[in-house]
Amino acid sequence: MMIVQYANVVFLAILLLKVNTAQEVCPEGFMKHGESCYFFSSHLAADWIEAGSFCKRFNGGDLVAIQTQSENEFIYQHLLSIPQHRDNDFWIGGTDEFVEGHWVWISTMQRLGFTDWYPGNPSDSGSNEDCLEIMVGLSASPRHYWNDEDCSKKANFICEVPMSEGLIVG
Ligand SMILES: [Ca+2]
Ligand SMILES: [Ca+2]
Ligand SMILES: [Ca+2]
Repeated sequence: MMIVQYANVVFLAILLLKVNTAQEVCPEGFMKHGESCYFFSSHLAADWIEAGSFCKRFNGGDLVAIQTQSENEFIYQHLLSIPQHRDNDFWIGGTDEFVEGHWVWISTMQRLGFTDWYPGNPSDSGSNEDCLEIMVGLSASPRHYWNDEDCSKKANFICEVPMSEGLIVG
């Protein structure tokens, strides 16, 4: 009986170790924040749909959904810390393609809660701005903000992948 219990404890310990190891790993080249891993493209410009397809190559991955001030701040700080990312535009996972003016995160289809729109946006300029981008610039004021943009524009992009599932497939 004692041996069986001991074996169970060892089995549980190994299981926990495996779970912990899996949760702590982000795919190579990704940044960790909270429970997610983030990829920032720097030389891989894509339209909004192509960018989402790239992110989906990672289990549970999609264009980033920025749900909190803390997540927003993490992303801006990272973008500002890398010279080639400054004065650049990055697709993120918001869209009002389904219903004009009704902004959702594509990964969850939930309405945007936290937002950081540039004054006067979303503007839906030319009745053709249904995808969400982050703009970062040292000279701009504010230095960073969200803007709705034409989904066919080629831009860099940011993926978010849950940490425990952050392994590449296919
Ligand atoms: Ca998120
Ligand atoms: Ca729109
Ligand atoms: Ca706009």
